[in-house]
Amino acid sequence: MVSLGASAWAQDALDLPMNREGSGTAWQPDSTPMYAKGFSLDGWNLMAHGIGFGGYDYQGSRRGGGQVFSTNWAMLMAEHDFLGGEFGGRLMMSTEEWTDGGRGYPLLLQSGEEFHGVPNHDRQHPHDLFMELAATYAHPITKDLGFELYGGPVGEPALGPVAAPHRESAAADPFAPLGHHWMDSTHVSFGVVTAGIFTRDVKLEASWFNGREPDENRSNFDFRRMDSYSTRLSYNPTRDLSMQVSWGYLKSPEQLDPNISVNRVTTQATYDRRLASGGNWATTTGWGRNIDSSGKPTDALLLESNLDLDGANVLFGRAEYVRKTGEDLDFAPAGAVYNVGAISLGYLRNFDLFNAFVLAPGVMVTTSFIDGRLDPAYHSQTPVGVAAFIRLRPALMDMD
Ligand SMILES: [Cu+2]
Repeated sequence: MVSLGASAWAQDALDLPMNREGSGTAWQPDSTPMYAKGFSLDGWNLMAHGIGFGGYDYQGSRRGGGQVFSTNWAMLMAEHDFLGGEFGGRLMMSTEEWTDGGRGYPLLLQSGEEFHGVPNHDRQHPHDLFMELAATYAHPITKDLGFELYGGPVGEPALGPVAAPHRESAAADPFAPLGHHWMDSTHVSFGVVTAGIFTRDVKLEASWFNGREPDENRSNFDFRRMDSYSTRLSYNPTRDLSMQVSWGYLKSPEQLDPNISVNRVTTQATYDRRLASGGNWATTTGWGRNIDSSGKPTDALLLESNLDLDGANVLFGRAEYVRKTGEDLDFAPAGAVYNVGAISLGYLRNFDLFNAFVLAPGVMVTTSFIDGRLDPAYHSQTPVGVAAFIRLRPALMDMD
């Protein structure tokens, strides 16, 4: 078994750098650092990566709460040359159902999915045990054009930015964005097929998938008709910049509201820059809009940044503004739309562990901004929450 640097992972089709691969088939900037361990074995390139957070989460206000949490995912990728192209397989798993509980961890103003027949609110639901079980195949058509197929029983359709758990700009923040269900919540979909064509800097994709959100049993496969679709245009004009615009039709995403379907539009730009100090600066800005079939459009705006000053000291933050409905927040009248937001700021310190892992204690303080009309439920318009945690992930893959 031979240990590999990142350059050995260049995609055969058009020689695109491995670092460009975000989650699912989403692109990120080529300069994005990769925290992983690579091996080669019998013509297969294998790579293991993941992130695990563990700590204590305290969310202020009457609807907040505190608990010990662990958000995490681990992933194994395997790639092999096949018929002049490149075949890949992926398995990604998470223990959040057990480490955060069935309703997930406290996250003020969060919404999406359900537990025991009630919409989940002010908590982030856990990810499923199987977050991805999928295969990819990429093949050049000409010198400057390639095609890509992706699909599997669990995967991410071509909709939205690189999913939050995989974004370098969110890598120090253990929690999901409040706009997750406006931008990237489809990253765990049970049944996905995607086809795309790409040049060295543009990719156009279409997906056909099951748009129903996973149910509260997180360890099974929630198959259903594949009756949702999406399309995404991605553009990487330079090594440091990646952008996308995407649209999706989600048929009956919510089990509790099966007659409602959603059109989702998202756009995002991610800027990544390696710093001479050995650090890296990754920033993502995004917008998502859900237009449900009852005609109510709601929007989410996101700005997040991860400034690794020198490979050891990391400053990070996220600012969000989201318009959520009474249904989302379980607050009457259900049809009303409320302004909510949050600003999180944090610091994290990396420590090398046997040259193979990076162990990083961190702390994050979040101020939420709550529409005054929601005061009867929250008893505060600017509650403050704190999370103290440790993050573990593989060491930076050396770039040769
Ligand atoms: Cu998620």
